[in-house]
Amino acid sequence: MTRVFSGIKPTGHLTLGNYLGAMRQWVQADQHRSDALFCVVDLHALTVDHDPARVRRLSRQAATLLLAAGLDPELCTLFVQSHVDEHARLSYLLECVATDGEMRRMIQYKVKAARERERGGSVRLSLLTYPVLMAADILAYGTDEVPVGDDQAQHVELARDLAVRFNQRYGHTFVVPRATLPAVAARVMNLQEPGSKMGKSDDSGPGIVYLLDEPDVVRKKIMRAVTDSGREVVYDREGRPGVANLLEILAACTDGNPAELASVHRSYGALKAAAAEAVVEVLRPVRARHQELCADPGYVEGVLREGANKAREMARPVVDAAYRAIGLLPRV
Ligand code: AQP
Repeated sequence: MTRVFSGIKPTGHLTLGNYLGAMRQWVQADQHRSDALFCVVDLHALTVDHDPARVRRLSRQAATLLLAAGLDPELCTLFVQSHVDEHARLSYLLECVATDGEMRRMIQYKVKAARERERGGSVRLSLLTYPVLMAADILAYGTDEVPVGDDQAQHVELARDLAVRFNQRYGHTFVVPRATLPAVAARVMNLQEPGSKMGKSDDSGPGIVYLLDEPDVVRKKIMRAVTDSGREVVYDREGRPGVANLLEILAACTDGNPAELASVHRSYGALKAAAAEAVVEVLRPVRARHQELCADPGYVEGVLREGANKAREMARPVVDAAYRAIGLLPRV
């Protein structure tokens, strides 16, 4: 059976981008058709300036939202990255096959390092090495497929490269994974800055739809989305990024096609109203289920405990094999 692994970082409140770009595929497809693991990758949240209490709170919230969105612990394994030591153990070995040049070429590193410097902070070494830890997350489970949004495709490519290089140098140890991207909304853009990705740790609140936003807040944000001075609704990602973003959001929420939807909604106002209602409807059950789950924190904790136990059992033999292959003495 195909092994699927993917994760989500507790660096902010989860967004519509996270949902349409990744979570929806996990819930609707991956957990049904594969042996799937999903992870709150909390170690990755420590790569930028962070508040410990907030990371803890957001980790719990992310796990709760994943369940609220429809991940079913009977069908998949849900756990928290720091509860399974194998990720950090493997990451060090992969640092011994990765190069600093490779790390410095990562787009997300360049963007986030620049942002940290702009804010007057220093750049943590872990921000540079974060894609190696992500490669360890993936490779520790013999993963075949990694369902991600477009912004993570480069990191999955690195995981592939490291797997191939390790296997060539030290003998076959890792399955070589590949990224799988959604057909539409692989990169949901910020509603106020359609040239930038909708990111959960961005400062631009009005341009970001959060999964827990009230329906009226969602409507307001989408109705105020930046479009352009034209009037005609056309699907053109390059020329009309704001309109294209709304068409993709609407298409993803209604299982439609952005180009076809462009001929249905004749004005920007009509398109925005349709997109707003579609998003409200998609998020309604998620918010309701989230509220129910918040009333039962013991259930969520139990799922995460069970998930970590299962994940540990799966990762340990792979990581032990890597330790032997690279030349370390087996534990006695
Ligand atoms: N805007 C987006 N459109 C489509 N997919 C997206 N994803 C994130 N933003 C969008 C996908 O969501 C999954 C989890 O993302 P992550 O937690 O690994 O964080 P990220 O990719 O670094 O993006 P974020 O959410 O914007 O976080 P910050 O602001 O901390 O960088 C991934 O599959 C991602 O592709």
